[in-house]
This record gives sequence, C-alpha cells and structure tokens, in this order.
Amino acid sequence: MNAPKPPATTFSCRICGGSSLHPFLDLGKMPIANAFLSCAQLSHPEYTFQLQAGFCDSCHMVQLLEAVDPDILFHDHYAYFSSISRVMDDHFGRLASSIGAEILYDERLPVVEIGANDGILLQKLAAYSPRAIGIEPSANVAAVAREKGLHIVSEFFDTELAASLRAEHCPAQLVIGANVLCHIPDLNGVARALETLLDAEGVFIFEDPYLLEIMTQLAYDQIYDEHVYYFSVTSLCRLFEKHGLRIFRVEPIPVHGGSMRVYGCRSACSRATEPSVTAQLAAESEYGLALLQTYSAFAERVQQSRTSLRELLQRLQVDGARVVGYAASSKGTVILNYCGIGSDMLEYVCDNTPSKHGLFTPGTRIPIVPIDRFAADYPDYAFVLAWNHLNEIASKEQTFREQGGRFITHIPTARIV
Ligand code: DWN
Ligand code: SAH
Ligand code: ZN
Repeated sequence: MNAPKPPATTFSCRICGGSSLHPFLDLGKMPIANAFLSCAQLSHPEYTFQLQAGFCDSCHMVQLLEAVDPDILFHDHYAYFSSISRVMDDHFGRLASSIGAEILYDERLPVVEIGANDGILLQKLAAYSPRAIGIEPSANVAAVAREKGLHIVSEFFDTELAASLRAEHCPAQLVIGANVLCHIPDLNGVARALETLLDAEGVFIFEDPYLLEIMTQLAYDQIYDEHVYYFSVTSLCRLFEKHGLRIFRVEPIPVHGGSMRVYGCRSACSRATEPSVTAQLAAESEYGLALLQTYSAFAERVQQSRTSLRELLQRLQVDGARVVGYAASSKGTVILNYCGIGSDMLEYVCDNTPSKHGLFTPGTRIPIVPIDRFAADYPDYAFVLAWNHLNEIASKEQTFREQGGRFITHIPTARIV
C-alpha cells in the first residue's frame, strides 16, 4: 500500500487565490475525526494534521489551513451513517416534500444528490422524481443506499462527473447536497460542475453548518478535517457569482446545531432573489463577520470553553462520579483531543452505530460500546459528544434521568443539564 498523502497546507485562499488568509484558531495536532481505531490499530501511530482555521479578508471564506486528502477521509469503511437519527430522517422528509411541491418542474429531468450517504434523503426525493441519482464516494454507505433500490454513482462529484452525468441523463432540474459542500476542497470546481449540470431553470440547494451559529454558540467542534469550509451567505454569494450562479433564497435551519440552507440557480434564471438573502447579508455584516477581530475574539472564547469543560470534568472526577461519553461523533474527536479528555475521565463512549462498537476514539483511545451497556448500569453523568442531538438523546434516555442521571453539554460553556 502507498503511504498516505501528507495534508496540503495553504496560506493562500482556496477560493479567490488571495494571499490574505489569516490563521485565527489552532486546535492543535488532531487525528482524523472519523478514524475510529480497532484493537490492532492501537499499536500503530495515527495519521495526524494541524487543525487550524483561517479567514480570507478578500472573499471572506473561512477555511482550514491544512486539508487532508479526501481519499483518506471517504472510503469503503466510512464511519458515519446518516440514518442514525430519527430527527434527521424527519428533517429530510420535510425537505423532500417541500421540494416536490415547489422546486421540481419537469419529471424528465434528473435530480442529483451529492453526498447521498446511506440514501436518507435520496429515498424521499425518489418519491417525487423517477430520475433521482445519488453521488456517494464512500463505498460502504453507498452500498446501503443501493440496497434501498436507489441509483448511486460511487464517485467524488467534480467537473468531469458533472459532464458525464449531463451527457448520459440530460441537464438536472435539481442538484442538492446536505452537509457535503463544505467537505469539498475544490469549490470552484463544484461551481463549474453546477454550471455544466444544471438546466437553464434548474435549482441547487445546499445545507451546511452556518458560520454565524458556530461563532455565536462557540461550536468550535464543527471545525475538523471533513469540514474544509465554514460558510457565511456572504462568502457563498461571492463564490457562486464568479461562476454565473446566484443564491436566490436562504433559510436558517435548526439541525446539526444550526445550519443554513441556500437555494441557487443560474444568474439568468427567471427566479427572483428573495429578501431573505439581503437580510442575512446585513445580519452577517452587523455581527462583524467581515472583521478579523471577530475571529480572534472567537478563538479566545474557545479557550475559555475548554477551561470550563476541563474544570467541570475534573471536579466530578474528584467527587468520584462515574462519567461516560454519549455518541462517538466526529465533533467528539475534536472536543476530546483539544480538551485533553481521555479514558481517565470518561469510562467509555456509547453510540448507536453498530460498526463503531469495539473500536476506540481517535487520539484519546476511549472504548466505544453499544447503548445497551449504558442502559445496563447507568453512570452518574453522560457527556453528550453530539450536542446537536441532545433533545433526541434526552428523549430516548428518560429512564436515565428518572434514576438521577444527568447530561453534560459543553456548548456554549460546560454545564450539567
Ligand atoms: O457533516 C457531517 C455530519 C452530517 O455527520 C459529517 N462530516 C460527519 C458526521 O458528523 P458527526 O459524526 O459529528 O455526526 P452527528 O450526527 O452529530 O453524530 C452522530 C453520532 O451520534 C453517531 O455516531 C451516532 C450517535 N448517536 C447516538 O448514539 N444516539 C446519534 C443519535 C441521534 C442517537 O440517538
Ligand atoms: N448528506 C448526508 C451525509 C453527510 S456526510 C447527511 O447530511 O447526513 C458527507 C458525505 O459526503 C459522506 O457520505 C461522504 O462520503 C460524501 N462526500 C464527500 N466528498 C464528496 C464529493 N466530492 N462528492 C460527493 N460526495 C462526497
Ligand atoms: Zn479568498
């Protein structure tokens, strides 16, 4: 096997090429967020990179400085299966039905979903379109989608693939992607691919974690290898404009701790740009997203958040409390490594994904166990490492609370809830 490619470091912006990419946050040496370790892997050194974010004061795109090769992140044993959450399933159900009612206009034209994962959204879109195609490079999750009878192309979406999809299937009436656009290093390439693939009146829809929410909630754990970019409406509008595309609507959505859904089309499309776009641009400017000092202030608050979490966990440790982690999320890898939390503080991490059981958390090497283990012998505290799913987890774990158990969350600062 070839040695894995080292991360590519940039101090010039990946989007505009400008040299004014200002590093503002350094979360330290980090393993791959989703590279959970088997027993055999514990004796090998882990792949690591420097997790640093920077702000481009030319085009305003916030991005990682070091980007890990996508082949190292997305492969035939990708750890994340989208269908683990009932709340996300409902969320995508509502999205598909609004698309069926308002966006689709010609059933002869395909609907293309980028980053279809296990088919959670595509299956719902297929009820509204006989020509729904999913693009999913991670072969194991793509196989789950195929088992649902879905049409999946197991490749990375790029300009070449867009050209071959158009040639084979006609231009698309919809290109959609949830939690995937921010994962793709070559976003200018994605924009060119959209120009190639979209029908004249076609629409694209993307939803990703929203920079303003990350900043206000102090959700620094959204920053990790897979998320190369942290979007504002300002940075996305600028990116798409360069490529003859236009955002015509934006909608804040509550999932994954606060995301933004953007709707776009070709600049010349008949759809009017709606007031939501200008309103959001104004809100971003008012918050100070254009100013470097806003980002340095965020970095300071991140350090304070780490201190508050460590103090809380150390206090519980001194009191002799039993504390476990709940949900082996990608974000959890960042929290545990950045805050220096290991198996001395958390007995185990429980998770509802069967393929994660028996593995260990990257870097910190805490065992991952099924939820049954949690239910069999409740600890005193469960630190929720997927705080975005806190409501869903709390509603499943009512017995834990009734028996005196408490959850810990660290967003925006550490506290018992
Ligand atoms: O952007 C991404 C999002 C959509 O998904 C990807 N880059 C990777 C992944 O991020 P994550 O791993 O932080 O995802 P979640 O959805 O915040 O975390 C899910 C984890 O939580 C899974 O391992 C399953 C677990 N979980 C659980 O054990 N019980 C989740 C729920 C809802 C539960 O009830
Ligand atoms: N859309 C799902 C999955 C998000 S996880 C959801 O919202 O839950 C990100 C997914 O994007 C992974 O399944 C990964 O394999 C896929 N992905 C990463 N880069 C991609 C690319 N260039 N083209 C298409 N899919 C990609
Ligand atoms: Zn830039």
